[in-house]
Amino acid sequence: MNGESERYPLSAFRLEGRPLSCLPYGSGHINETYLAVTDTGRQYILQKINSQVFRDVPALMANIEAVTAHLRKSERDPRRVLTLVPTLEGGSFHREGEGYWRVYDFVTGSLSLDQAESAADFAESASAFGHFQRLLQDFPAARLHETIPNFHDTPKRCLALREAIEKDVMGRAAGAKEEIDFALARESGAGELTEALRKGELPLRVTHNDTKLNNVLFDAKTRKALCVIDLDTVMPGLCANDFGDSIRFGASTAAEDERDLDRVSMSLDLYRAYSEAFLAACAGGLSDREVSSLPVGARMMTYECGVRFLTDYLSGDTYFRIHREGHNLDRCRTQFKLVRDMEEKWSEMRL
Ligand code: ADP
Ligand code: GN1
Ligand code: MG
Repeated sequence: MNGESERYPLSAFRLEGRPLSCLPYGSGHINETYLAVTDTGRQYILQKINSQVFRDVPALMANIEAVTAHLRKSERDPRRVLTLVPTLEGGSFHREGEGYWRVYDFVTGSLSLDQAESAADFAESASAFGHFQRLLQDFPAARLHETIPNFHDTPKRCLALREAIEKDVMGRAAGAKEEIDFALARESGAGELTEALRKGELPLRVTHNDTKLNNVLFDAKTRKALCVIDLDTVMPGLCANDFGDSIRFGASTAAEDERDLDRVSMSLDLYRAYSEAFLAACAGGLSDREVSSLPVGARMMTYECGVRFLTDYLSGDTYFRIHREGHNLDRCRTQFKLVRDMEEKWSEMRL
């Protein structure tokens, strides 16, 4: 195999054929992902799970086993649910020192999108996430481990930002004054959804919590959504956050790390296409209060993600993988530009 077989523990898994190649794949910010191909032509996704981010990998993998088994009860087509490839011992992951690895069947003939190329693509992803949400409505939430505690607790994310500003370990705070001011000016509203949950106005559901467009696989030929992937953060959460994170990423007119902010806005056309398809796929399963919380989720997830990028920039880029100097600050700026745009378009976003 391309001279590096020892780097990748593919031989620990029950693959069909002998690995011929194993190359970096996709554009996720957290795990290391590779596409492996064997001499029989079979394709696999090999991932090194980020164990700095996910502190209890056995618990995370138990979640994924349980969730995929649950989804498989309702889906006959194997391309519609992620399939883990077992290790030689029959486990769902392989540990090598501090490294944790897993393998999925590659969903054949699929692609993922880093930006919506049309409203139809985006609506397809909405149907996939809405359907996913619906299929998990009867999943026993108590069986799920919380893989990242307080993941979408926006007020806590603000506190982490404050701490990063105070420590300023990289000496970057002075150069990010505008972004820091933007974040802190909105901190008092950061608890809108967490408060509604605490008061019982919004229900806790089993949600995906990382509903970026590139976490849905499309059929490369038909452009129909096939499969929701990246199940590491499936945990009890708010429907508004799943809706919101999709809008944050997919309704933007530019990439998450676009440097030219004039190109960044929230497309109301994409927003409407997503909302309509998402609500249709949830098939009346949401309360009126939940439906009206969806736009808040869009604003909140975008704000929260900007806060997280900014915190990571100030802390020395230890969480999100970066590919250039200032990458996390660029990402933060697109998010805050989108928040501002949503604030301006607020009356048109209401559902
Ligand atoms: P991360 O947590 O780092 O975002 P993902 O699980 O989302 O990792 O995987 C990264 C990318 O790899 C996805 O966006 C997708 O393009 C591709 N991918 C992941 N799993 C599969 C799969 N089973 N079949 C095909 N492509 C996949
Ligand atoms: C990360 O893993 P990936 O790239 O799909 C992050 C999300 C952020 C997103 C921003 C576990 O998603 O929460 O919204 O980057 N995932 C985790 O692009 O932190
Ligand atoms: Mg991903």
